[in-house]
Amino acid sequence: FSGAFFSAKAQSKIDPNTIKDKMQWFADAKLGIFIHTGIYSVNGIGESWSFHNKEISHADYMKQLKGFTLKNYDPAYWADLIKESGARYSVITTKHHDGVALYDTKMNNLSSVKATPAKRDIIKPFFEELRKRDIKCGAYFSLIDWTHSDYPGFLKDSSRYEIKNDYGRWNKFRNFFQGQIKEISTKYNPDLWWFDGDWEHSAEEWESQKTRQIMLSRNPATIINGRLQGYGDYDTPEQNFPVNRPTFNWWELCMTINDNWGFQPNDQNWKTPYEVITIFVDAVANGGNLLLDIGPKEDGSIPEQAVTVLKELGAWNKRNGEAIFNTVAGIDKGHFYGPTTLSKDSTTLYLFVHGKATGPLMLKGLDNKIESITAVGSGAKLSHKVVGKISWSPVPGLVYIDVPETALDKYVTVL
Ligand code: FHN
Repeated sequence: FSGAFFSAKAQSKIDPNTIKDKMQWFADAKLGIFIHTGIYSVNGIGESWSFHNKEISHADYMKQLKGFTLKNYDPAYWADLIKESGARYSVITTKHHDGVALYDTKMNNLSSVKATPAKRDIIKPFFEELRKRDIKCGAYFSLIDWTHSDYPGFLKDSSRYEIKNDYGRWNKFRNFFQGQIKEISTKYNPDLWWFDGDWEHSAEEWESQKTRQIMLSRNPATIINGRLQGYGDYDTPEQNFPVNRPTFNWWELCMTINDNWGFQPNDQNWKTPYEVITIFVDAVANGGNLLLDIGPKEDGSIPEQAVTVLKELGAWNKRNGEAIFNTVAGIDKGHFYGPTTLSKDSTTLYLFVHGKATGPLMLKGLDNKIESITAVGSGAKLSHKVVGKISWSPVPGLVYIDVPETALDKYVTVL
């Protein structure tokens, strides 16, 4: 993963020192599971970008409403699988750019309850099952609504307008989306809000500050991602990995498990469990979280490739969770090669060794303030007293741990 760390956008106006306490659960959680469910999973014609980019007509895209059945939707199974993965939170689409709500909105009739054969609210039962398993609940909400007739969007058809030419119409839309945020807050009380689509308008046009207050006035403890134009609590770079480690200690890499966010029959490039675990470790070693996306099918079933990844991730977390959850970023790559995490009291350094130890291992590139070293791999643990100054590792990307020869094959193996 390379590329710009944070997309060029309004820096948050929220002082991190004022939200440290309520962000702590998020900083400790490390792993979230993202769920994109919606009518885009019906015909495999792509997400709402397909009509936005005029690859198909909006009318043809919306025909998918009739194919969204959720006939095999099992929120308890979804929650069990998320629990098994080791995730501590889950974020689900309440409304994507197409404007179709996946909950029982009273603001219009465009929802899975009133406009699809599913005739059901996805969010309520899912949040209930997550909370039974002590998993935090996140609500993804698209500020963009490319279907709503009062949204000025990119669809330059006759019904569209420019905000500056019709503030009355924009106000109507703003009252609409803020009304949906109020009802989601009141009905489902999300622990976390995951906004998307803020890039189309300014903080002033979105009334980001007022929108933030709508949520905080109903639940001061809720946290908000950085896509509420200037009024979010943490940043969530997409698919990209930090080029430089952030100086603050809560951020999140949101990432697809294949080429798409929502299910498509032709989904390609499924990430293997090893690839996901490696990316997950690197995110955590840099003080961040991984929000791994899965896209259920229109009937509510989960593709078997996603099930396999979540189960393998969970098995790995069972063996190595001590080095992941409730830790803080390890030694910065600039000082030390290889991903590491630190226990909160900084007395234990966890090393993640990728690949087979190829010879005597020596810990290099570390000053002697760390009292003990724990090499984590295949579930084994090794505490190694660090004594004296150690020179730098000569080989970028390799971790060297000075352990008795006999310990090599037992303690330090493939991640
Ligand atoms: O178009 C969406 C996409 O479906 C997905 O929700 C991602 C998540 O970060 N956000 C937009 C693309 O940037």
